Amino acid sequence: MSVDYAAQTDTSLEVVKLGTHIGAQIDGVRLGGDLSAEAVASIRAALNEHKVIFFRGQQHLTEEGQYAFAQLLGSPTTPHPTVTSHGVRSLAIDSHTGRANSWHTDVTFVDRVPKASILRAVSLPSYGGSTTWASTVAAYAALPEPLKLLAENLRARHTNTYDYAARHNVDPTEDNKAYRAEFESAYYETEHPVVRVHPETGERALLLGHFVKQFVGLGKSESDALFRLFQDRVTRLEHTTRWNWTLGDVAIWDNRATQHYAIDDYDGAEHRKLTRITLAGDIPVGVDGRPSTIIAGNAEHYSVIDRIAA
Ligand SMILES: O=C(O)CCC(=O)C(=O)O
Ligand SMILES: [Fe+2]
Repeated sequence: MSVDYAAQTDTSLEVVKLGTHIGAQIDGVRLGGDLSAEAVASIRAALNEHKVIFFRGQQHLTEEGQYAFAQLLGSPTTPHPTVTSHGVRSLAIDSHTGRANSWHTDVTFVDRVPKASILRAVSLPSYGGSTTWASTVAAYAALPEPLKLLAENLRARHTNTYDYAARHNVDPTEDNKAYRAEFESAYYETEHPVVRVHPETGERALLLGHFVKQFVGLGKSESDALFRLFQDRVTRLEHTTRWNWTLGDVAIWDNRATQHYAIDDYDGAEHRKLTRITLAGDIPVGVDGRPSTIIAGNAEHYSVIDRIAA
């Protein structure tokens, strides 16, 4: 969709910053498909600046409303490259099938990494179940010069068959196994630069997370050690913000500038469900101008390539 950069912002929206590097709560707006161009421009600007933004009190939103709102911010993808959502247009983030308690950027195993995700709380446990986001821009910016140079010269292979068991200490349920099988039903692998240049802000961001299999040209053990080093930079608490959900909340994150982690600290018997819509993004480009390349899999059915910023 085309973008009206000239649109004035809506001054009735109140943006309350939550931390130096990441996070803002936005008040004074009722999300939906009928937002003014000014309100949409304000939301875009806030997302670029704060990386993840939160809206309380959006109980009126249905899945249709969430989708209509998403269309104002970009081109919604299909729910997922491999997980079929049985006719609905959003991806169910459902505690019955899995818990995303591992740091990641969404869908980095394809070339056209989505630019943003919009998540709406539908059912929540009585305690726990918050989500944490980290700024991969702040992580890059805080690197000492030699590590910046190292990261800028690295590329990494991302796949949808990452080592899930190594990062989880509990035995999977039958539902977990079925979800996992669907998740891996087609193989995807993409090579991305470890530092990508954000197409809108020009900021440099680390592009890593749990879909990374290995750095190109390195052996497995050295690759793992370097991955740990850079991931630890991303997840430094100073680079993060944490959101305690209430029903009707909506979070939107810039998937080109963040990683996130859903905290699994609620009882197994409790149901937690959110619905997610991702927006099409472009092909990441490294500091040297080299784009990401497909190693395996075709993601055309999942998403268009959104070459137009925002
Ligand atoms: O469960 C959550 O809070 C987030 C899950 C997740 O990784 C996602 O929605 O992309
Ligand atoms: Fe995610």
